[in-house]
Amino acid sequence: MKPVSLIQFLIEERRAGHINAELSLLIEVVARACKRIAVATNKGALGGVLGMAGSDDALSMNIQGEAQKKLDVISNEILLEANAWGGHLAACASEEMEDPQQIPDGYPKGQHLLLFDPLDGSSNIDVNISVGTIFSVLRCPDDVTEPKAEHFLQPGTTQLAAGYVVYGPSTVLVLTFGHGTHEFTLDREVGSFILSRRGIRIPEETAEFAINMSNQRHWEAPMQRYVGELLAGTTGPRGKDFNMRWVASMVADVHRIVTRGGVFFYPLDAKIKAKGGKLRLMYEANPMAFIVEQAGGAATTGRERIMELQPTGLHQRVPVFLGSKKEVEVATHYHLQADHLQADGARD
Ligand code: FDP
Repeated sequence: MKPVSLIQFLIEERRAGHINAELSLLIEVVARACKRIAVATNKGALGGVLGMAGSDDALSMNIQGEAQKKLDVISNEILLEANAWGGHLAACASEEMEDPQQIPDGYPKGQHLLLFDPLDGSSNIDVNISVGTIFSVLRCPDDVTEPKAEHFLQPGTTQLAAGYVVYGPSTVLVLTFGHGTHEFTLDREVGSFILSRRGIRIPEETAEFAINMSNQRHWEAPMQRYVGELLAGTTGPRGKDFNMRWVASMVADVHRIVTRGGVFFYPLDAKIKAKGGKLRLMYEANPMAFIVEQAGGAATTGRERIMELQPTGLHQRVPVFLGSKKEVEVATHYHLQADHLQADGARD
C-alpha cells in the first residue's frame, strides 16, 4: 500500500464532508508547528533549550503558578506564531497564558478557536523522556469577532477536532475529527506525517494501569478501594494480576493506552481538592477524552463523562479517568456507589 500523508488524509476527510477547508488548514498549520517543536526537543542540551525560563533569580511562572521551562515558552511561541496569520482562527488559548490570544491586526480571521497545552509533561524535558503537545478545536460562536474566555467555555462534545503529538523515539501525531482516531508518524527524512494507524481501537479490557501512587494516602475512599483491588491481583476480588506503568507525561501515558490499552487516572485527592483536580479540562481532559472515546475507550471524572461537563473557566482542572472502557466503568461505578451510600447515610 502506498503511504498516505497527513495532507492526503485531510483532503480525503474534506471529500467525506467531515471537515471544511479552514479546519484542514488549521490542522496542517498545527502539525507544521509541532514539527518545529520536535526539532527543538530533539536538539536537547545542544539547542540550549533545557532548563528553566527566566533568570535563576526570577524564574517565570505560568498562569497555573507552575515554573515554566524554556521549552514550554518556546513551544508556546511556535504555536502562536504559526497560527497568527493563516486566516483560519478567530483566537487561541494556551495553558501557558492567562487570557485568549487575539489574531493580530491586519490578518484575516477564521471561524475556529484553538486551545493547546504546548508542552505537556514538561517536568520530563530535562531527563530525555517523552513529552508532547495537546490541542482541541472549537467553533467560534457566530457574530463574535473578539473571542473572550467565555466563548471558549463549550463542553467537550462540541469539539470539532482534537489531537496530540508525542515527541518520543519517534514523533507521532494522533488525531480525531469525530470519525475515528488515527495515528501519523513523522518521517524525519521527508518531513511529512505519514498515516501509520487508521481507526485505532482501544481494547475494552486491560490489566495495565497508570497512576501516581505517591498520592495514595490523599485519595478518596472509592479510589483507595479500586486501586487496592488492582494491587491485590489474583488474591483479591478482581481475580487477576495488574501491571503498572507511569511515565508522568500525560501524552506518553495516553499514547500507550491508545496503542495497547490500559487505564490512566489522575483522581481527586485531598491536596488538590480545592483546585478541582490536577489536569486541565480545556487543554488536556477534553481533547484526550475525545481521542479516547473515538477509539472505543471511555473518559470520566470518576463520576461524570468528561465531555459533557459545562466548563466554568479556561484553566479549570478536573479529575481524569480514561482508557479501556470496562476498567473506567468499574472505577467510576465505585465512586458513584460510594456517593449514593453517603447520600443514603445522610438521609437516615
Ligand atoms: P507536567 O506537570 O510535568 O506538565 O499536566 C501536567 C502533567 O505533567 C501530566 O503530563 C502528568 O501526567 C502529570 O502532570 C504529572 O504530575 P505529577 O508528577 O504531579 O503527578
